[in-house]
Amino acid sequence: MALPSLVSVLRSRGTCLTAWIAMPDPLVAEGAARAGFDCVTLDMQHGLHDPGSVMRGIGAIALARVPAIVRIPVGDFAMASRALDMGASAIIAPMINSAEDARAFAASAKYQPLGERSWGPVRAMQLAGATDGSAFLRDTNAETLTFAMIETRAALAALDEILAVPGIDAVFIGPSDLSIALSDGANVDPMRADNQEAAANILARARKAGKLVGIFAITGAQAKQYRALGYDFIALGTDGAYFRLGAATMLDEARAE
Ligand code: 3PY
Ligand code: MG
Repeated sequence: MALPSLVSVLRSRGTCLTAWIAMPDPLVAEGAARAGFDCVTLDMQHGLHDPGSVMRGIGAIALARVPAIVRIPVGDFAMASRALDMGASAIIAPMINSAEDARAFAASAKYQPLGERSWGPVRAMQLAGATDGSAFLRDTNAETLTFAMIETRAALAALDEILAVPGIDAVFIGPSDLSIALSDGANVDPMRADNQEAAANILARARKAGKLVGIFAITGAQAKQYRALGYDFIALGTDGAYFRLGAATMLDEARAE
């Protein structure tokens, strides 16, 4: 049975809640995949993942039959191609600040005619149970999603041009960095009113351009708000928080008088 892609999960469920995994052991990624998330994201920007742990993590996530997504390091578009070759279903690229950044990202993630991705998806085809290269080539541009992160003033200024780049399927709002940018470095507060207004503006403009929209939520309550606002793809917390909150809940229970 073929692995579900993020596109197919979005089509069937409307919204996807993704786990966000910084710890590089594949057992952590697999544990998140089996815990009920719609998909699992491996973070190479701020998380501890490297290409080896991404390769092993994607295989472990596949055991639970959910899509794997990779956030690449800033500007490392070669890694976008590699992560897709390893079987990632979508790529999140941080700090996309111009149409030029967006074009470089799309070029690395999409085959011709949308981009310049080089052929070699051996592991991706193996995980997908695919044997016909031409069929895989035909379907892959539509089945693998590119999320351009919008999290700076420059990105806000260039948003419409970024949205117009062929091969960019979606934007993903980084509300922490955006809040730092909008306060000129004064604080980091994703839920600040001006930041939420900016996020709503990005959501509306991306919708108008016919693109999918994602955002990062630190708590379940924030994710619920974002679901109500109609975001397609919501990252919920991090593996560190799942561990900490689970342990705190169990310890509180155990120590209750
Ligand atoms: C941000 O909020 O800046 C992010 O990059 C979320 O991961
Ligand atoms: Mg960020």
